[in-house]
Amino acid sequence: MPKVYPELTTHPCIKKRSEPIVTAKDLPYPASLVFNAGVIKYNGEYVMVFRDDYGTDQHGYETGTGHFVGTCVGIARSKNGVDGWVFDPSPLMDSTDPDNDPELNRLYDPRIIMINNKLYLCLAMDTKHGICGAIAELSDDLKSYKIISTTVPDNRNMVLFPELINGEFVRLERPMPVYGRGCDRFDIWLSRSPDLVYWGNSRLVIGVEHAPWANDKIGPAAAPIKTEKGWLTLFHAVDRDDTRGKNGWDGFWPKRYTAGIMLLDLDDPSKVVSVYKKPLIAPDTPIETDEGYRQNVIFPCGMLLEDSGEVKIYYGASDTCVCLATADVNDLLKLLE
Ligand code: BMA
Repeated sequence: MPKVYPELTTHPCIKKRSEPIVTAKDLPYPASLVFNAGVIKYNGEYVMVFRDDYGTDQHGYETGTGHFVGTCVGIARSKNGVDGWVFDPSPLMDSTDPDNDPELNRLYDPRIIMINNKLYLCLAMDTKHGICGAIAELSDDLKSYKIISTTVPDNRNMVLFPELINGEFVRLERPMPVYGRGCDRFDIWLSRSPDLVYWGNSRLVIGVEHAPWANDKIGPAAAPIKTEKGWLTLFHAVDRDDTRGKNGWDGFWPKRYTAGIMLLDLDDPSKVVSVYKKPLIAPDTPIETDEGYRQNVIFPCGMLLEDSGEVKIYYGASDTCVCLATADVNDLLKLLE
């Protein structure tokens, strides 16, 4: 694969595992692309919630005629958060389920968050009338869900903070103001809620211009982690160049997705304490740059802090598989001094 310019690299404090931790062939039900996974520690194990686009194959995309039959959200569990993933026998959600609300096209890009011992999912929700963000309550046995709140379109990439802040639930989100910003120039916002259903008091947190390597859009990635210095917050950042043309199985893919890191104020997370001015993670391994469906994409939806200080970052690579990167929390905080 020719190099993509400007060249962007992963910071050396990040260690990527050389192989994906979950791929489509691991699943016990139809799967073409398994990616964009959130992970949480729950009842002594790691629970992964992932996106699976199914119903076509690489050849369909090589001819440019392929399309997926459906998108589902599935669940897997592991003892160590790295390997030995055990998959539920069927997905939690499926876009082709006849019982779905007829307005719903699909739910995807799940983030899983626990607040006061209750599990929630934040999802992107495509409807017949636009793209929304949805919050779902997940049952304790992870077998069922109920959508409790939906944004107006277009909005996506919501993540909840894992605790109430000054008595309120807080979320990051990424509206897509195509008229207001003139083109894809999308930013990260924050809203607050008394009950997870009604959201408001919205504030801009950070504009795309504050991620100097991105020229397109930024968006929340994983639920922030609380540290003494502030909320450690990962985000995705997109740079686009239409001369990049075709790569991967998809017909035309001019964007590159990277991840950035910032610290938000503990008491008022709409205030940015600091942003690292270069990417934290960039697509730079063969599965990320050469081998997948949409090349040059890394898309994190999960971040965990272990007692040892290790931070685990779960990300989709090339919209094709789930990968894991790790770093020491103190190295990440040093970037933000
Ligand atoms: C975004 C979302 C993600 C996807 C990314 C790269 O807009 O659709 O699910 O990983 O694009 O294709």
